[in-house]
Amino acid sequence: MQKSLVLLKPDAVERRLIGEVISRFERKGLNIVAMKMLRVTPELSKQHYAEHVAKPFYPNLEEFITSSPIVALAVEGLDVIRVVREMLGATNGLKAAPGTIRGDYSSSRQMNLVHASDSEESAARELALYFQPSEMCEYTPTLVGSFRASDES
Ligand code: 3AN
Repeated sequence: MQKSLVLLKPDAVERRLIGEVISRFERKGLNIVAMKMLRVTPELSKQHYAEHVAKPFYPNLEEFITSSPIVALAVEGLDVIRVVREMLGATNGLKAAPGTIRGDYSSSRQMNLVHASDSEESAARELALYFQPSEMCEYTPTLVGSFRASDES
């Protein structure tokens, strides 16, 4: 089982799309194993976007991600890092395919509603930024047998 960090960014909160987006992950059969609402500080933004801090667009990115609360989720499932990235669609909402979350709800590169980890390394790093290990509520849903066969692992 893999875990991925998902952030519902300030635009998702402002636009009242929290429930809409979370319900997509639930309907897919993924396990939400941690969730919290928080305000991203400039310090956390710099840690989260470490690969972008030196880029010219970073100041706008920090201003945006700190502008309103966000919701952070830890989502668990088979191959969940790839699955969630594909559910999000391309970074730019204008280019994201219809049927993806960004393709259906975003018309922007910056206000693209959702972040998700893009590799096992970034998932481990990002999950540790937002959650303590003790905050993970791992469980086996009673309906697991309706979501996949016992030999799919
Ligand atoms: P993703 O969230 O799809 O992994 P990243 O990590 O490449 O996308 O980018 C994170 C955020 O940085 C994007 N949501 C966008 O706001 C901003 N960003 C990325 N590339 C650019 C760019 N070339 N110009 C402006 N902003 C950008």
